[in-house]
Amino acid sequence: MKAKAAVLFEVGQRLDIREVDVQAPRAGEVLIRMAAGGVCHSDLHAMTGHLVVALPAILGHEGAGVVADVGPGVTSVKPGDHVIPLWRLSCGVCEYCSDGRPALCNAGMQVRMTGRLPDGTTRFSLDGKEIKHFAGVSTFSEYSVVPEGAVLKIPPELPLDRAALLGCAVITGVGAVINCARVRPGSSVVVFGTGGVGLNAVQGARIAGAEKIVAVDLLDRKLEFAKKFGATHTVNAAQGDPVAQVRALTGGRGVDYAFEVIGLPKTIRQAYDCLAKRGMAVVVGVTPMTTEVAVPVMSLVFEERVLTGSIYGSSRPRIDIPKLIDLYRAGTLKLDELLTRTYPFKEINEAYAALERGEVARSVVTF
Ligand code: CND
Ligand code: ZN
Repeated sequence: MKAKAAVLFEVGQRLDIREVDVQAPRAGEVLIRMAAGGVCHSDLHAMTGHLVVALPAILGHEGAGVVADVGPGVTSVKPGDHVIPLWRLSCGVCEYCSDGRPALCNAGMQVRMTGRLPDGTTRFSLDGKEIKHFAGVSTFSEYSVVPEGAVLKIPPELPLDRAALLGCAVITGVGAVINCARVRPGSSVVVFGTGGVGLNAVQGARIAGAEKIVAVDLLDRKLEFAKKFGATHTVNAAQGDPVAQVRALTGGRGVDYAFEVIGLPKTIRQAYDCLAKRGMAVVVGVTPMTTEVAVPVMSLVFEERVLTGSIYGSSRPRIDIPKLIDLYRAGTLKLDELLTRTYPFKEINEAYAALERGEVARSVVTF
């Protein structure tokens, strides 16, 4: 079948909407008719080359849609089901999957690095040449073939444009706070970068019962969003050293948890420098592959500080996404407020330009 899809042919280029060929799903695979695709900074990192991706590829890793067809042997979903594709495939049987760490699955990493499905082939092509699957899900396509292990059924009444956001921004941000850092009630938190993912770290901290939640960004517009998501204090890093300002807000002590949700060495170090003794800094932002960050070892030893990272919210999506849906239904998780703009698919490059200009909390393209 044919489908319109946003292809990245080379680093440095914008997305090119082309009519690609999509093969039928094979055994254990699911064909999804995409309804909405989320506009995440990680795709932009792929376009700029910060994130190394096998090309040409159909980008997009956040999305939601409806099952159009299933290959032989698929049992967990059927045509008509509403689903979220999970951008880190998990095999279910390896050491990491068995340990409740599906985001660290080697099979998922293999798909991510090669841009091919687990059998080593692709279901997309253009003029007979293979087009790669980004993160195994390629949500910027009208139709995408995804392994069953990366498809999660969701309730049909959930609006698909909001459901899409659960697949990356929400699970990554909330998960970093709840699964990775395990933020405790009454604690203090700083979040560097309050874009689509960072706002979810802010609301994750609110849901976890943090008492002080400081949002740091360069744009006042983003800080206003952050207040709606639960920030108790805001710091505009364009107006002076953010570390000094965060420390001042905690009476000089520093915070219990810091989240870096930008992907810059400078802000990773700033997040670390905001920590109190025994504090934990979690890097969520994606940097170029070879980036290194130095921290004073003395503070690791004498202050028992922790510096770590979180991929995919350190989550177990099949357990965590249904919980997030319950929190949305209860009015606790803000999804409607997160979706600040919707673009028709053909305007996808404009959606990325608006992300770069920092205009939106999160946007989606709809098909
Ligand atoms: P988005 O562009 O929406 O947000 C980034 C925010 O950072 C914006 O509000 C900027 O204004 C702000 N910012 C930029 N520079 C600074 C600075 N020096 N100081 C303070 N604030 C600044 O991006 P997003 O929320 O979609 O993604 C954020 C990062 O998270 C990005 O690197 C993305 O690739 C990464 C990510 C990681 C994971 C994961 O699993 N770890 C999953 N998805 C995305
Ligand atoms: Zn993402």
